[in-house]
Amino acid sequence: MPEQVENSEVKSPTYDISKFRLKRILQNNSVRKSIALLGTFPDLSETDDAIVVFEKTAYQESDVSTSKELPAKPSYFSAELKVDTEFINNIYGSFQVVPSPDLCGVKSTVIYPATDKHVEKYSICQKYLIRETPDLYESTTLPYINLSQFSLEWVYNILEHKKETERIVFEDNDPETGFILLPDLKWDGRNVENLYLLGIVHKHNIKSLRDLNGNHLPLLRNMRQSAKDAISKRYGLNPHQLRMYFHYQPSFYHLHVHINPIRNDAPGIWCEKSHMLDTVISNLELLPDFYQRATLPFVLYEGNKLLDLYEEKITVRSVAAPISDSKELEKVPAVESSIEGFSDDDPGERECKRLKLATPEPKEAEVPAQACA
Ligand code: G7M
Repeated sequence: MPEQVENSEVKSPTYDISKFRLKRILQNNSVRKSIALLGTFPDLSETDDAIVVFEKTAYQESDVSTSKELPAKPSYFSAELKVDTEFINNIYGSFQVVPSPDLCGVKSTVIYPATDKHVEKYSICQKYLIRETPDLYESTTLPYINLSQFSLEWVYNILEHKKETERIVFEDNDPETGFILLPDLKWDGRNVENLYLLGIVHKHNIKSLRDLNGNHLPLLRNMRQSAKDAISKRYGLNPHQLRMYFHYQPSFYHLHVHINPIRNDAPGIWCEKSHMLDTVISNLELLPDFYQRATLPFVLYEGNKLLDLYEEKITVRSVAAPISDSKELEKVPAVESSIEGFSDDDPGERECKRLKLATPEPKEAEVPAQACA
């Protein structure tokens, strides 16, 4: 196990990112400009796995300021800019430029020690859409999440003010309708353009959307209003420009809402994963037990044991070959290309993985595989 340090709050492992040793690349996402790596910190342990994710940070408008009046913030347009000219052809120029080191920050996330489930989540894989009826939830999903879910310790650390306390943007500590609003792990906190906050409810035992009913309306309405007020006060953002939503399935089964600006394509906003808070409130106003009665779609990815459990009940991975291509229907492996990227999240765009298809033509095909989570 990793070395632990004592601080005023809770023990956390210490590691030096520069001493990371790479075992393999789990995912390289050229659109998000992020890379997820599996390896170790040999100084701490040869056997405990670590995941390191690097993501190039988005531009801030001040990065390109040319104003002399602005307070001294680093800008691309300064004497520090190193310029290497590739070519200038007529009216077109192409250059490689290296700005001041202050503008070259890379957001890094480390998970250490990482479990197999984390490795699964950050790896590239095939995805399948499941239509989860209330019966399938009770018989298959619920027993699985009760047995094998990610630890919620980081959530309780936040709710109990043991970690990330200084990052809290707003708190309402009512045990029934209260919540904590703070930056998501994925947000670098620099750039309001790609602001990403989480609202984590104080009330325990609401695992996900599935558990919500009409009694939770005061909680949901309070989160919607108070979070919008707090965000416009702190960040000056128009409440009508915010997207508030739940993931289904979430990675962490303690209710939390994701909040980001609608003009920013945050990871994990895709329709197969996200449920707008406004829609959830409206559904519960119409039908207080909506989420106990609804069939809810969600995505499962190759390598997740829940997929194997579903495969025992319903056909997920197999698909019938087109009738025109075969005399009789035969079962061939399914090919699916859903769009999603990192965790919880993510437009994992077009990373390719070769899979063999049992279809007659073509015998082999390149299938776009997507990042998990
Ligand atoms: O998919 P799900 O709805 O469960 O998303 C959970 C969210 O929690 C993701 O957007 C993560 O980036 C975020 N998150 C995960 N961890 C472990 C932390 C953490 O330790 N602190 C904060 N602030 N956010 C986290």
